[in-house]
Amino acid sequence: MDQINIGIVCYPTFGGSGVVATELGKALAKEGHRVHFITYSQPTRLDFLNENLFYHEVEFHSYPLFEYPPYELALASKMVSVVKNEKLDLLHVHYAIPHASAAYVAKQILKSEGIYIPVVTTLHGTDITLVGKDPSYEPVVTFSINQSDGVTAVSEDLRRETYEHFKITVDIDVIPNFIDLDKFKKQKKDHFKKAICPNGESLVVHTSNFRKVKRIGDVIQIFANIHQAIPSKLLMIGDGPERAKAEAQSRELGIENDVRFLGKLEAIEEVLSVADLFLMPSEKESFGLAALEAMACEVPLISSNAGGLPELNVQGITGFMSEVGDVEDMSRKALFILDKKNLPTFKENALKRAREFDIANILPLYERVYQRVIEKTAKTVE
Ligand code: GMT
Repeated sequence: MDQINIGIVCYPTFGGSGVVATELGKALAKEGHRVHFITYSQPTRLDFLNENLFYHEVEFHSYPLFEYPPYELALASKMVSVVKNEKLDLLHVHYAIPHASAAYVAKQILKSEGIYIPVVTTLHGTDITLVGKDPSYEPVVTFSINQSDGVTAVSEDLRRETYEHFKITVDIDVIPNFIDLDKFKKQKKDHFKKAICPNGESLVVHTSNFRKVKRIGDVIQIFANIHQAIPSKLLMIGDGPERAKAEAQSRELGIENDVRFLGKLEAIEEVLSVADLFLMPSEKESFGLAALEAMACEVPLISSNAGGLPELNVQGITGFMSEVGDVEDMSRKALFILDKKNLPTFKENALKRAREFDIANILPLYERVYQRVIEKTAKTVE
């Protein structure tokens, strides 16, 4: 498509939606599009220099009257100024709350000045399945999705849930999460594996933001069952509210010496490249980007069958899925994968499946949506 000037709004943190938004922006910039990130701090994965990448910080100030500074208004004002100053063709907002409603406000302000900017909203997961459904947000979420010029969801399941729980009157395109396979190409760090697993133990990994929805307690219990059967180690990457509980649980189960909490890591691919198994027993998971990253490093998956996970994890091929909370079944299946006879085939299959989600296959899907909404907006204005 022709090169465009696009504004990307996202959470700049380690969360999946921010990672997808940032990696998408980087890939678009490599294709020659000009990409302007509009966020409250530099996105974590914006670690790459390119003449087509720009960053605009949303500044919001406190005032004695405000118990809660109105971030959404500061964001909408920033969008207005970036669209005008940088002559943007399109705004793409990731995670509906509050980005889609802030974009709606910005769009209306710009319209009053004769500037028509199309807005694409990408739904990522908990903005629909958890937070968005909450009655305190639902009317605004429904309205701002319906006011978007293009809407995408990261899995068929998320699309289905959105139609089921909200009165949606627009079409939703499904565009799955993606991976930059060049970056995740296996670079075996054997010295690291030897340091963690000096006696050839199996290496199990979990990464997340350690929120309730990730069922961190199940991760620890599954590992405890594996550990009882075979020599093994668990690496817990990330941080969040459930971490302290998980550390206490490891101590109670007497496995604390074989469970390491590494906190937030940027070069996650280095750890994944030496792992044997990834655990994702989530309560809800619209896609499971962390699992795709593991698969791109040839790591098979034990997951729940929640949300969009069946669209990624192929039962018995790239790993196994069980009902949410069925830790016994997950433990049995984990031991089957870790069996030396089975592991090489699962590893090979995981990588093969991850290749289907390479950025090269997914980027054109976003470009198609951009082109469609830009053309539609131009026709409306004529
Ligand atoms: O809720 C999270 O785990 C973080 C969240 C986010 O938006 O930052 O992740 C969601 O978006 C990811 C990227 O699209 C998906 O891969 C995750 O599955 C999804 N998380 C959930 O649905 C729980």
